[in-house]
Amino acid sequence: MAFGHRYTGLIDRYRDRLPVHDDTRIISLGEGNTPLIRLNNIPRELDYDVELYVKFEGLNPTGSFKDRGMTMAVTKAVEEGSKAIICASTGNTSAAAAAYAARAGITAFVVIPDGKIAMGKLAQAMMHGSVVIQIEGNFDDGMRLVKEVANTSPVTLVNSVNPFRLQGQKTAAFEIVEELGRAPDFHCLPVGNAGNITAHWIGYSELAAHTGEHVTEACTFCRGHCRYAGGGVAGQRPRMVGYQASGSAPFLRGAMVDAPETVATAIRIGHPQSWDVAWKVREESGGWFDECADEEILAAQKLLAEKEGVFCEPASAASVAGALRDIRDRKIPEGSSVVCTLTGHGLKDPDAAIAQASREPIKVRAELEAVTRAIHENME
Ligand code: AN7
Repeated sequence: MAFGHRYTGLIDRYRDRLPVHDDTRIISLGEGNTPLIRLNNIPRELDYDVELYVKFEGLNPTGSFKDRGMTMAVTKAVEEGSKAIICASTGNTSAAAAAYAARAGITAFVVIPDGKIAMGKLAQAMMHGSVVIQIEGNFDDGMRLVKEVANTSPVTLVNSVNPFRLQGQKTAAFEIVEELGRAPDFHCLPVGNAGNITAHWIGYSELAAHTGEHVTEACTFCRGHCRYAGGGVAGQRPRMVGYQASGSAPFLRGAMVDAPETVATAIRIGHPQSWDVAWKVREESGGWFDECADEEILAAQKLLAEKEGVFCEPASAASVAGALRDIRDRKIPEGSSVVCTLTGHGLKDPDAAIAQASREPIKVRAELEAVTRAIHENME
């Protein structure tokens, strides 16, 4: 890379494929450009060959993929003259909304379920100076309320029903194809509202439509300007696979779930906002939905942390829990390339991590002999 090049976030990077004008004031914290990490140790223990990657979205500025959508949503809200944004959230959307509102100098109102939000996320919303409204209800109740409020008060709704959110989030698919040189065979994600799986499908589909001979002057998407003009990237798209927590799995039940429960509070969502379109993604991509028990999700979270050095939050681990099961069951065939999105950082939810840690800290006196003994007793 040339000296003096500063990464300034995904809107600048993908400006030619996002709905912004040349003179739009960009509200960015340098989001995107997250690492695609090839797993080594976990696949070695499987008895057949897969290329398994995790896209670590927990390394975004506020620790989750929500920053990709929020840079777009807040940029557009400011462009339209809005002075306040509002969202309902299981935690990560509120953390991102709070941070980007702070950056823009506007107010964020965040509506969260009382008690059922991970500590790190609450800390973020409070620290960034947003107005935190805790409701005696779950995310779905909050969603219903903020939609009504946004209709009657001068606040911009920045949940994923705001179309700019998915536009920002689609850029994760661009990054993956750029790095791999092609789309993966399978892309696995945790599913709550199903906004992210939909956004990825939009991204992959836009790229696939922009390969080889397809690009013409008539193309309304890039007008022939994008870096994919002329081809070079295979026009293929992955099968999209969405995993839900068993206690909040409306896509598995085929109907809304009224009292969702799961340890993965980020996806404790019973009434997904992108319901119809997510079914279309499954159908068009030839993918599927499946569910993971809380124990499976936590086991995958720990496996990633202990075997690969990657610490994601519980909800994120649903993608790996499900993918590993589908690999073992041969639903994902040998030789496939598989990308799992790790949507949020493990530090978001320290309580969940400590509750399932393999070993307690060893308490000893502050003396050489005691520390030496602790080391010798625990040498592997
Ligand atoms: C870590 O923050 O809905 O299927 O309000 O935080 O696009 O909803 C979070 C969702 C997966 C599900 N992983 O994504 C919110 C919120 C993590 C998340 C999801 C969320 P979607």
